[in-house]
Amino acid sequence: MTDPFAVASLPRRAVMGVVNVTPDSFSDGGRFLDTDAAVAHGRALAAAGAAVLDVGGESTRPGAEPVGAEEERRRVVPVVAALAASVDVPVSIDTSKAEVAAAALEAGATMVNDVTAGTLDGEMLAVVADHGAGFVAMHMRGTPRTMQDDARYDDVVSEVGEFLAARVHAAVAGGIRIDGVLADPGIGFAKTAAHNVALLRALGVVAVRAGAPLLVGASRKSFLGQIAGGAAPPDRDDATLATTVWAFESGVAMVRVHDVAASVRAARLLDVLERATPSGVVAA
Ligand code: PMM
Repeated sequence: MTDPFAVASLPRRAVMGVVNVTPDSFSDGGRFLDTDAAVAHGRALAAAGAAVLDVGGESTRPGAEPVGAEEERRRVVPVVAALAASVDVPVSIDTSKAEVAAAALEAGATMVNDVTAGTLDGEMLAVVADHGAGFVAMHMRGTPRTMQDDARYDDVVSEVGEFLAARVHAAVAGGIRIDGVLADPGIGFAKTAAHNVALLRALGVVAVRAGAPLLVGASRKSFLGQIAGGAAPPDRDDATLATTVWAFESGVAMVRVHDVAASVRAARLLDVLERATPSGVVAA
């Protein structure tokens, strides 16, 4: 068993850095497909203050084609192993396949980020439990190839909250440590821009319904371009930073971003403002 993972051991406002080892992710596909480039990127994100590194080998952008388990494992395991051996923050594996999760956990990951919340692969929850690993249960519908056809809700906040509550319950019933579970509303997954906005404005409600601390991943997503401008994904980092501050002020435990340094600086400022006395003095 790898080291157990507990949310409480993270900073109160934690930043998860994205390490995509894929040719086709929407904002950085192809940049870090090479193992050495991905490892160097992960180390740079840790140096910039990431509290967790999230390594993924399959793009989940809308319309993306699925990747086989063997290819996904080939992409991520060397990166997870090298990062786990050289950074002092937890490494998370972004996968929906139990087989890939198991290989990454054996290689030193201590957390599994599953965009299907353990619904795609019936073995997933047991693999996470057996390793004492942390677990991110994210809401989506269908598969990345088809999900935007399923973006229909009567009440997106209630429906996402109920789904997350059921998945958090399933994770804990399956033996995953309750203090290692995060819930994620799945911004951009089977959601229109209006659904994303509705969820962001109600993050406190979603957290209460889910019964677990929240992780939010809005980084560079297309609704930000629609609302705030920024045609190319890297041009959406300023709008992403606004979502980081909004999420932390709404009580979210962790944000998942590409531009780690900016979100870490924002988190530090929020920590100082929160701790300052009326005369502006901040206790060490
Ligand atoms: N978004 C992406 C991939 N994995 N995982 C979680 N938990 N939450 C997200 O919002 C999320 C995710 C897609 O973004 P990317 O292609 O830039 O990694």
